[in-house]
Amino acid sequence: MDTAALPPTTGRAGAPALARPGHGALGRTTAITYGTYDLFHIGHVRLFERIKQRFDVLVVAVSTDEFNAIKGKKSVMPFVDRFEMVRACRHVDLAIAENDWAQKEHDIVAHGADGFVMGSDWSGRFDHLRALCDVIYLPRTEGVSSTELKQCIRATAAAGA
Ligand code: C2G
Repeated sequence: MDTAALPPTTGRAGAPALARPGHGALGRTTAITYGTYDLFHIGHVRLFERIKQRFDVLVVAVSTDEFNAIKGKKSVMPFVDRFEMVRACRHVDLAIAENDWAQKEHDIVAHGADGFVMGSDWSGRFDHLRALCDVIYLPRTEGVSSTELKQCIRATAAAGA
């Protein structure tokens, strides 16, 4: 699978916009977000929680192992486990697979998303999607990441705990 080009950086981080009222069926608004969700942690849960404070429905696209290789990421947990854990989260209404960088436009249209939401480490990287829906970057939850968790586990194991 050839590596899809990373979406161009398109400048200023978008200011959080309010969800547009009632664009979906029965006036329900939908948001979509994307990620690896390795070692599913509180930072992921807080993001989903805050998205659902703004939108009625949350669709989460989970990166496949193959796409992670394209992103240059190697997750501890296989896709099937990461997918099932995200789907089990009460804030998540639908989980789908993320296979490549280029699927976002299709997913936004296919799911009638009113908002595309990511954590602030992605600020500005997806502003081009503003043509299709609101693009919102929410502050990351500080002090936790899959990488830090891996380091902590390694250190604990090395200490023989
Ligand atoms: N996140 C967060 N707070 C943290 C860690 C992560 O809010 N402490 C957010 C990230 O900003 C991202 C989401 O959780 O919006 C998922 O993060 P990762 O699993 O690291 O996903 P990533 O590798 O950023 O993949 O096409 C987009 C990519 O698939 C995003």
